[in-house]
Amino acid sequence: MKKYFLFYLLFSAVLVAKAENGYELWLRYQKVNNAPLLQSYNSIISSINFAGASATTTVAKEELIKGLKGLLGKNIPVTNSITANTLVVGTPATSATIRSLPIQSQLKSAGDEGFVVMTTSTGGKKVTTIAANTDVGVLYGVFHFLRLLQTQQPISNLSFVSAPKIKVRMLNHWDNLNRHVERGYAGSSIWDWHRLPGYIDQRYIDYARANASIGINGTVLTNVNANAVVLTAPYLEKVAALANVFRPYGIKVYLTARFSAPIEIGKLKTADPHDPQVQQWWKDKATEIYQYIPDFGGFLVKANSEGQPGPQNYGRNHDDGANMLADAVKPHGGIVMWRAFVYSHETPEDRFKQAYNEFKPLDGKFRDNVLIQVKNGPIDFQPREPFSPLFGAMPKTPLMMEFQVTQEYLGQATHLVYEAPMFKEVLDADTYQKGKGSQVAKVIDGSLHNYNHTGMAGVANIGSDINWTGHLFGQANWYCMGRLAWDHTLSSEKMADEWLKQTFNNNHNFIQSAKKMMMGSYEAMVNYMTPLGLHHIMGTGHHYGPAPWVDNVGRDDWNPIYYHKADEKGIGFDRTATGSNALAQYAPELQKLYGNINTCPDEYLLWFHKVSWDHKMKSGRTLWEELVHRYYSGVDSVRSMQKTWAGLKPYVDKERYDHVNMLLAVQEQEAVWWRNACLLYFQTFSKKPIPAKYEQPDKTLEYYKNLKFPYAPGNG
Ligand code: GCV
Repeated sequence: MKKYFLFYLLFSAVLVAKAENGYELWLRYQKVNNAPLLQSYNSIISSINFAGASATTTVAKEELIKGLKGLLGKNIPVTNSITANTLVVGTPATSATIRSLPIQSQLKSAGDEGFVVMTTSTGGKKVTTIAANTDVGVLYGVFHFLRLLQTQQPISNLSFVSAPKIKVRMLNHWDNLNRHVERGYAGSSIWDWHRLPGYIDQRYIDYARANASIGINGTVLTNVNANAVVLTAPYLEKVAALANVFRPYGIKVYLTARFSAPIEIGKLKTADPHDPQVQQWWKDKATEIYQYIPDFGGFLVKANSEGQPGPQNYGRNHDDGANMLADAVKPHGGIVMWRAFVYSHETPEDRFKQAYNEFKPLDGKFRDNVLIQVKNGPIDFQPREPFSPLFGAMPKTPLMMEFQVTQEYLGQATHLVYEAPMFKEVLDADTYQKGKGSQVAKVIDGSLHNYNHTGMAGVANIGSDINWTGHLFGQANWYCMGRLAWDHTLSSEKMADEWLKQTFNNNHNFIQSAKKMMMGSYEAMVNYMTPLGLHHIMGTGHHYGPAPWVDNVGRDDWNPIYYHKADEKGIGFDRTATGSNALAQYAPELQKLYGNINTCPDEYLLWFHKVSWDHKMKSGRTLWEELVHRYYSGVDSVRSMQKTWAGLKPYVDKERYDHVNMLLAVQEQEAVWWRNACLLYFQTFSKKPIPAKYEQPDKTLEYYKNLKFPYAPGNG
């Protein structure tokens, strides 16, 4: 009996996938479960010849050894010699072999951070090389090579050169010093300020590994709603400890600069950027910071926005403030990222237009180490926004992209929403600034205007939850943001494919179905939240759930009714010449396309037009029918996602299966909530029925209006 029991235990252990909690992200390095491929890998990699001894080389080497051990299931010997099938790794500076290999022209195109992964030969021996011009390039090459194995690609005839298209590839953490994460839905901040600098959490190292694996090379540690205390000596010591951890991984640390810091921690009477004492204070502060962190990246600043202090408090402008800080960090090689997310309390102007109105006239007035960081859309990370018109308006000033990875308006960490299609939609949008083919991607990668600096930032969705991002699939958004900053031409499908294979497994059926589910998830969310160009109709403050009825918030443009403008006649914001004329901020080609109600894409319709309920849509339905149709199809899509995931149970360990399964059930309930609440509310204006063929709302509008969430997470 005992014998059978032991046998049973052994047998079940083989059948059941190892339970996982998601902590290892996409760096799991599981043994390749395809025997012929494993055999081929083993024959191609018989030893490692790894040149170099820097801190970066050391972590790259450790990662390669660890990765290969996991993937191939055995230790690969590290040797000084080169035999057939050696993996030769290094730079021309560290390795005579790399200098002698026929890869020199490829190395040239790899630039400072790129890498070459090639099958080649030396002294008649076939070898594979991971080569770069710098140690950090080697590190990126190592991660690329490991990804090939993790995703089970052939490696017998490699010829791959890669260089990042964007220079500053960074995460922005909206993390407060008390560890509350503004718009964070994955627990508290991973920065344990209290125990720093003495205690180095293993998470910091794993965070750096994960970022380096996708090419991220910068991190802003603190919230843009800034606290000057981080610029004081005790905190700079803590920041330096983090910078020391990140440095080998090619990651620079940046901080948010509170504009009033000279008053708050410097005891000055003013923070006026024209005041010589203030200017000197920032210069001294920069010098002090660089003493702690010699490779400090620079400052990110939110000024004169949502109550944050800024140069306008002193009658100055954004360029005065940005240039003062730029002058302070310039001697040390730092940059300033000045945010364009501004909208004024006093101006009754359409909020859509305000960033453009404030920044366009300043084009060309910034120092050469300033980038203007622009959110993808003109309002605020809504489920779907047209691209910010600023991207087509500042040829003389480097503009960098700010995406929001954390799902503030996208179901927070309970909804499975793969964001790559949304990011791509913006990057691929044509500004027409220099005629057709002037895509946003070409603006931010500098190729359209020859910017000297380029950047892309993602507001992080990372917290202290065991799986980092709250929802396991939130990891895919972190992943694709980094991959896109490296190469914005990657397709959403390709990144989903890579992420799924590394995070779960390479099973064909699993990958096909899971990828399809991910690819449809963005449109599904838009449909059940804000179809047809609706925007900013979420709950006040916490931004959780629908609340299109809200009309009592202090300022007009914080009220949903300001944005949807629903009444008996119709719904939508007229931004054509008969309305706010925000459309005039776009190129004539787009004005024409979006300005005509019949050619404006359905996706943006209510962004630009007030449309009557009976308007005939491209589908042949009336606007009201189309709205109903979209809301219902959004919910239907979530139900399909649930079915898909249920079918994937045999391919996923129980822990992660259950995690996603439960969250999909929550998502379904919340999608129904969005649909019912919005349609019941808009129905009070349209006075039209939800056709009987649809399941009818089972709660009243009053019920939805009365829901309160005083403790919803992430509130500012
Ligand atoms: C950090 C939105 C968010 C705020 C955020 C702000 C910003 O308004 O709700 O929490 O503040 O954007 O990007 O500065």
